[in-house]
Amino acid sequence: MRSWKAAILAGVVAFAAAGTTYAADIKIGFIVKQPEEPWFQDEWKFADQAATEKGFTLVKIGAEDGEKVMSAIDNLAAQGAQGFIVCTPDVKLGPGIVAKAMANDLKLMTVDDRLVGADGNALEDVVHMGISATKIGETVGQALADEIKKRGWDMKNVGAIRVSYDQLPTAVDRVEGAIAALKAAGFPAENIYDAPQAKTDTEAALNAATTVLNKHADVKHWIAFGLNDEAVLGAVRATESVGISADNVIGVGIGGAESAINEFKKPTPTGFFGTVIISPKRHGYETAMNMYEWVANDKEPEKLTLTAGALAVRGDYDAVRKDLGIE
Ligand code: FCA
Repeated sequence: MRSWKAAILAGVVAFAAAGTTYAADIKIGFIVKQPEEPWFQDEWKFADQAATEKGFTLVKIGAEDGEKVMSAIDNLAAQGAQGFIVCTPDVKLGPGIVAKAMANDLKLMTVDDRLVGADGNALEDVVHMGISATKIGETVGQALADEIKKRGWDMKNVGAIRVSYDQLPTAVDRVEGAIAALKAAGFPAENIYDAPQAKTDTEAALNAATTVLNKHADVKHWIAFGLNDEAVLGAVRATESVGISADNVIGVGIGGAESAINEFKKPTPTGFFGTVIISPKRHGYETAMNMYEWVANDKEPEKLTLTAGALAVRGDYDAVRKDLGIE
């Protein structure tokens, strides 16, 4: 009887040991599409905090195109990683990324940009953390409308630059949210001009916005919105380059990382009026923690988490950042 019990006990112990993955053996990848962008730098910084706290290894990889994403996944598998988080340069790579993760037996989570299938619909089975894009866009649009009114501009005489990147669903949701709020506030739809950017960076936005400004040289007041701070900064730089003064420009971005903060720190206000600050801590620290729990303790994360944002302007960004737990 005793040996029978001992045998069971030994079995249980062996089973438990097999099921335990030690933190030091855990390796998690964090792949981002634009490593030079402050938002992604912040995501990595907070993911690093999770790694330090739990004692796992975080492998950060920048992958600006599809080929780099695919080789990054193979690379992680070769290094013995158990899972990875990715913000892909192209959401249409969705099925390919899922297949590669499965073939390499890697757990997969996406951040910021949600993968889509061949039909263009989101791959809902892939664990994802993104921003509440429409709602955050609405906050942008509302802030623009409020400031137009505060400056006493007649909306009929205001042009709007919609810096767009329509191949990315979250980008569409963000700008459409802004447009919905602007229209609800009485902004004329015919004054909204599309400025499609070739890439999601400041330079591409500057080029796209310059074309719009040159086409509508008679417009006095301008507002600008887009998918992130870089898009809006590009539009603001474009207004400066064609000689429109800062007090005739209201740009409201999304992000609140260094690109926006540097702008607020300039001694003289620019046309970059505000930004909706989102949380790189949630997108970096929390995704990395969730992946760790999944690998170490088999705790599968929620399929979909959408995070909120809060408007900040020159005078209050520090307080808003503290409120959001970023610093
Ligand atoms: C997208 C944008 C980034 C950031 C992120 C939350 O990936 O390209 O700038 O806004 O969503």
